[in-house]
This record gives sequence, structure tokens and C-alpha cells, in this order.
Amino acid sequence: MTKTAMVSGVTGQDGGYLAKFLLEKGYRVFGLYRRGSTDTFSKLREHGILDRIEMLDFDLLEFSNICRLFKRYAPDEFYNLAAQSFVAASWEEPIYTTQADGMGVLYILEAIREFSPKTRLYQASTSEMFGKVQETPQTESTPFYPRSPYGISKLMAHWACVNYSESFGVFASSGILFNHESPMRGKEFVTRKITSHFARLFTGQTEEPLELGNMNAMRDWGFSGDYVEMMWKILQQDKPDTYVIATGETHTIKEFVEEVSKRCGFELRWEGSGVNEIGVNTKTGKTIVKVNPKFYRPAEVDMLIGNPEKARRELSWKVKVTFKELCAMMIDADIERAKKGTL
Ligand code: NAP
Ligand code: G4F
Repeated sequence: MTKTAMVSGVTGQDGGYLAKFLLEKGYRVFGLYRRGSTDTFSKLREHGILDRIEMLDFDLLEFSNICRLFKRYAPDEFYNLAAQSFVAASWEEPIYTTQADGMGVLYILEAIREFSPKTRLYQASTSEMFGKVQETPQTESTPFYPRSPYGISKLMAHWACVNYSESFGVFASSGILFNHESPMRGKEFVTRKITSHFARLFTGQTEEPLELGNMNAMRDWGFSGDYVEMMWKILQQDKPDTYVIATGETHTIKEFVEEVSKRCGFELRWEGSGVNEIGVNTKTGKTIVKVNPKFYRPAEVDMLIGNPEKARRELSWKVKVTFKELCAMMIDADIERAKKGTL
């Protein structure tokens, strides 16, 4: 029989890759989206899958809507990717972030418990829960120390999944995913902010420097297209569990800038330090990167690096796209878009 999967947050970066993956596996896919006044389906169109997904209204804050969805469709699998996912915004909208990313997951768990107890839930947990890291590299048993309202609310959701599995037998699993990027990444996140700006510098559409915050923060960056397969695998296990998905490598934001800059053929020289640090194009003498303290965060997560040993062992997880390949993939895609006028 055809399996059914619901994907919340289907209009986001991971939602598109996951929906495509599930369609290729033969699933009937319900895409859950929230109504807005502007078109949010562009990524699904770019993936070429919009007409193959059954789109349904969904909002993390609307319990009645969530209950109705489970009552009507009782999907085999539910992937909860919907979230206010931008860490920086979570200090400006801490209450909304907590309602959506924390309480929203409790609504889903309650609805499953009441109306669809056979549904398997994948919860999009995050390395932000490790925050001020208590151990390096981070594993499934590293103590949590979230550093933002986003991290705190995701941690609440994470423990709610563990608790509903233990208390009520709900099949609720979490992937503690480290940063993963792609050409479909939102432009507010640092990797895509860098590649979209460098694409405009490269094509001569701007001469303005790229303004960044803390360039010394370190992240374990992988490719979204690889990570969504792990979400699916996590739900195919015999029992609910938690898995770290990461590459096991970490790089600074500055290294990401350098890699992208190199791919564009720019030779970059760093001058100054702290808030006065700039990146100069050695050929033109122009400043192409500078620091703007506006992008610093009230509390920073300085360094993340995951140990995905458990996923390697139990899910056959392998890193397919390296850091260098990821940078190249993202800048190449943005240069193409810049040339076509679709950036
Ligand atoms: P994303 O591109 O920001 O997508 C978020 C999705 O959530 C969008 O479809 C958005 O809809 C939807 N959404 C936001 N608020 C909602 C609400 N109140 N009700 C219903 N839908 C709502 O995020 P992503 O990078 O694909 O990440 C997917 C999930 O993984 C998120 O939960 C994120 O927190 C988590 N995560 C991401 C990473 C990463 O590095 N990417 C790492 C660990 C965990 P609109 O299109 O309408 O805005
Ligand atoms: O790209 P970011 O905004 O991602 P962040 O905060 O690591 O969060 C992402 O990954 C999490 C997993 O660890 C997800 F749960 C979450 O949903 C999201 O997908 O920032 C990365 C780093 C930070 O240290 C930030 O301070 O880049 C630093 N940064 C420096 N300048 C900047 C900037 N970040 C942004 N967004 N913009 C800047 O100008």
C-alpha cells in the first residue's frame, strides 16, 4: 500500500528536498504550508514538484487545525520541519518563537496521541540545543546548554518527544541536525547571505561590501539534500530514538567567505581586527567584506562540531558533499541566478 507522509514547513529549505525525496520513494506527500500574502512556493517550483504534492493549510499555533489534519488523514509519517528557524530573530520574537517551536510540537504530539497513535513523528531538533558546548565534539549524550530563545524552545520540543515516547508509546524521533545548507537556503542565513552577495559582486551588480557579524564563529556545515535522507531513515528504525547528523568538520564564517571568494577568482586580504576588520580585494584595492556589529548576537554559539558515529553505525550515514563542494555548489547556483536576473 502507498505510504503517506506529511511534511510541515514544506516551503522551506529542507521541506523541498524532503518532499522530493519522499516522492521519489513512492510516498503520497501532503505538504503543509501557512497562508501568506506573498507566494512562498518558489522553492517547490524550482524543485519541479509543486504539482505532485497535495498542499494543505497548516499553522503551528492552531491546535484545532492540527487535530483535524491527524483525524482526517492519519498519515504514516509526519515530518515536523516547520519552525521560526532564524536564531537571530528569536531574540526579537521570543514568545512567538517559543509558541511555534516549543508549544507547536506539543500540539502535534497531543493530536497524534489522541487521533492518530500509529503516526511516526520526526522532529527537527538542532545543534543549537548544545549552544555553549559542554563537550567537543557533540554527541547524543552531550549535555544541552541552549543560548537563544530558539535553542530553548527547540529543547522543550525535543524533550517533549522523548517524554511522549516514554509515556504514551508515541513514535517520536529527533534528528539533532547540525547546520545544513544548499542553494535553497534562505538569504538571511550566513552562508547564503555570503554567496548571494558575492554573486552580485562577481557579476558586477554591486560594489557594496558584504556586511557580516561575528566571522570567528564556527559551524559544522553539511548539505541539506543529504540530511533529508537521514530524516527518513530515522523514521524507518524499529524504535523511536535520537541521532546526531553532522559532518564532523568545523569551519569559521571567515573560511566560508574565503572559499567563496576564491571560487569567484577574487584574492582576499584581511586587514584590521574585531569590528574594524575588513576584507580587501587585492586586485582592485576595494573593501568587499566588512564587519557591522548590528549582526552580532546577544549570546553567541561560538563553535559547533558533531560526532555522527551513531548515525554512521545505525543509519549508514556518510558525508557525500564536502565543505569545499558545498561552497562551490552555493556560489555557482547564485552566479547562475544573478546572470538570469532571478537572484
Ligand atoms: P526554513 O527554510 O526556515 O523553513 C521553515 C519552514 O517553516 C517554512 O516552510 C516556514 O513557512 C515554516 N513555518 C514557519 N513558521 C510556521 C508556522 N507558525 N506554522 C507553519 N509553518 C511555519 O528552515 P529549514 O532550514 O528548512 O529547517 C527545517 C527545520 O529544521 C526547522 O525546524 C529548523 O529549525 C530545523 N533545523 C534546521 C537546520 C539547518 O541548518 N537548516 C539545522 C537544525 C535544525 P514560510 O515559508 O511560510 O515561512
Ligand atoms: O547562518 P546562521 O544564521 O545560522 P545558525 O545561527 O547557526 O542557525 C542555523 O543552524 C542551526 C543549527 O545549528 C539551526 F537550528 C537554525 O535553524 C539555523 O538553520 O549563523 C551562523 C553563524 C552565527 O554564529 C552567526 O553569529 O554565523 C554568524 N554570523 C556572522 N555574521 C552571521 C552573520 N549570521 C547571519 N545570519 N548573518 C550575518 O551577517
